[in-house]
Amino acid sequence: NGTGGNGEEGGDELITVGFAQTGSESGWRSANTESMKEAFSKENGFDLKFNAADNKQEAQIAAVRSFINQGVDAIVIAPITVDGWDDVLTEAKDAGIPVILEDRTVSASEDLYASWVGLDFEQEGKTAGEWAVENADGSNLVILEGTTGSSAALDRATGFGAAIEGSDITTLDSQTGDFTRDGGKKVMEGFLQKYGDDINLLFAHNDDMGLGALDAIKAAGLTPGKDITIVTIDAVKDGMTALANGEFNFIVECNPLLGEKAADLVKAVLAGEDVEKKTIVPDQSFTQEQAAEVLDSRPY
Ligand code: GZL
Repeated sequence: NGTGGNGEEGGDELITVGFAQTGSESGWRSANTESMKEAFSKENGFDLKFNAADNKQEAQIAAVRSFINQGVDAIVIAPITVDGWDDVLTEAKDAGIPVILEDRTVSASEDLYASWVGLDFEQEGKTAGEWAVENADGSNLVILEGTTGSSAALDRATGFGAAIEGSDITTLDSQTGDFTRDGGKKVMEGFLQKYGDDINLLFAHNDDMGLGALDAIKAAGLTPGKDITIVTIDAVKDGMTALANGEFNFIVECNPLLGEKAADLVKAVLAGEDVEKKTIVPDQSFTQEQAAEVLDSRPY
């Protein structure tokens, strides 16, 4: 398949990799795409075929099928949702093309992919929930969920829910904003129409939905960061700016710079080396003061 895998002939063959990205739904996604394209460069020995699936599962599966038909040496996927992968991953396995997952993961059995490099989404949700209990107990909470069925949204909800269990935080509502600014704005408008200023705590599964919600909160005459305490996940530049200027109150980082690890995994797998099935990249978290300190030095 492809140009002979890890370039054993002549040593200067490029490794052909098909990368099926979720889409371009958020600032996090742009940073992740940039990291992947940088790592899978010709200088690093790769011929990268890139597809962004516009956040649609069926388009992403079609992209993977097309990579199989092109006979690429390896496939990398940032799977939009956990389910629906068994068939196409089996086709890749039958074609002898190894699959590496980056960022989100899948519910399919582990023998259908070589390795996953990603984040501990449940811990991200737990860290956010623990901060909320510590600093906003007794609040009326609304939640902007990430893409329905994505491992990021599922696991963040699990972690956050466990952390606020037994606290005096009341969850008024929880709905998906699909990880986009527009989704966050629209759903927050709905929440404000329904609950008005009863809402005093917002947990958004990513910065972008939180940033969209800011518009709705201000349009309702409320002050974000004061009338409504806001906790988000990602720590991309625009989110950290909102945190530093007091519109957000706490952000849990989700590191998008996974390109180098994914490229190392592809090379190791094609060289027949044993690799870890799971590699978790560490995250950190930021208060308003910490964001102000690090804002200018953040790489994304
Ligand atoms: C998390 C990633 C999520 C980000 C969102 O690793 O899958 O998808 O939190 C992005 O910003 O849309």
